[in-house]
Formats: sequence, C-alpha cells, structure tokens
Amino acid sequence: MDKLEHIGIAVQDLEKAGELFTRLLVRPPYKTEEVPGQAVATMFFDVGNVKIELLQPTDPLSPVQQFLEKRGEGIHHIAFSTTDAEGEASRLRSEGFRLLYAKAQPGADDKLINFLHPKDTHGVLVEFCQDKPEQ
Ligand code: CMX
Repeated sequence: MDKLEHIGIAVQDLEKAGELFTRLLVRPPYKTEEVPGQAVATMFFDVGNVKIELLQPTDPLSPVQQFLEKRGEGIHHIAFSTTDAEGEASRLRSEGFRLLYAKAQPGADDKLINFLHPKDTHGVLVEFCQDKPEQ
C-alpha cells in the first residue's frame, strides 16, 4: 500500500454533489466517468496528492445503491495505491483478509481495483488500486 490514493463518497445525485464539491474545493472535477462493471457514475477532484471520488449508483443492484439505502450518503471507501495489485492480494490473503475479487477488476480513472471486506477492517471498505498497464 503505497499511499492514500482517493476517498470515495456515495451520493444520490452526482451533478448536485459535483456542484457542491466544486464550490467547496474551489476547482472543477478533472474527470467524470461511468464504470459499468461497478454500476456507478463517478466524478473525481484532485486535492493535492489525494483525490475525492463521488459515486452515484447507475443500477438498483449497484453496491453503492445498497450502501445508500442502508447507510445514506457519506464516505463509502478509502483507496490505497499499489504498483502490484496481485502481489498485494497474495500478501493480504496470507494475512487472513477476505478479498472481494479473485483478481483485480477494471475500475474508474484507469485503475485495476480490489477490495477488502469491511467486516475485516473495522467497518471501513478498503480498496487497493493499481494503474492499468499501458496497452
Ligand atoms: N463501508 C462499510 N461497511 C459496509 C459498506 C461500506 N462501503 N458496504 C456494506 N457494508 C457493511 C454493511 O452495512 C453490513 O454491515 P452490517 O451487517 O453490520 O449491517 C455488511 O457490510 C454487509 O456485508 P455483506 O452482507 O457481506 O455485503 P453487502 O451485500 O452489504 O456488500 C460489499 C458489501 C462491501 C461486499 C459490497 O458493497 C461490495 O462488493 N463492494 C465492492 C464494490 C464496490 O463497492 N464498488 C463501488 C465502488 C467502485 C469504485 O470505486 O469505482
């Protein structure tokens, strides 16, 4: 886990939340992107060395929709960057953590992503992400 890469925040309305964060942070988002595999629409703000990712569900079965129904809007996950997602996955498995995916999946912002179950990490959904290798 090299550094805190981003903080994910679940929101009901990406456009409205985006306007608020634009005023809050005094800068526009640098990217908006749909990630069909995760059933989310995302918007990213660069805040120094860490990013804020706003997440709106695009499907009733989206994990973010389930989160909103159960817990309401708020911090959904924290994500650490790594240069070796599969190596990190092996290390974490051997430490007894439950990984949500057998192999890192395509995520937003040109990343491969995997997660640890929040029940193993004191109620915090932890993501680790690696830059997608150049094609
Ligand atoms: N943070 C903390 N706790 C969470 C959570 C979250 N984001 N999401 C669910 N939980 C809690 C639930 O509240 C529940 O706790 P209680 O039993 O105390 O009520 C528990 O975890 C549920 O665990 P579960 O039944 O095993 O799983 P769920 O069906 O609720 O799914 C999770 C939870 C994490 C496995 C699912 O949301 C998931 O697969 N997430 C990974 C994918 C994802 O979140 N994608 C969206 C982001 C993509 C991106 O960043 O681009």
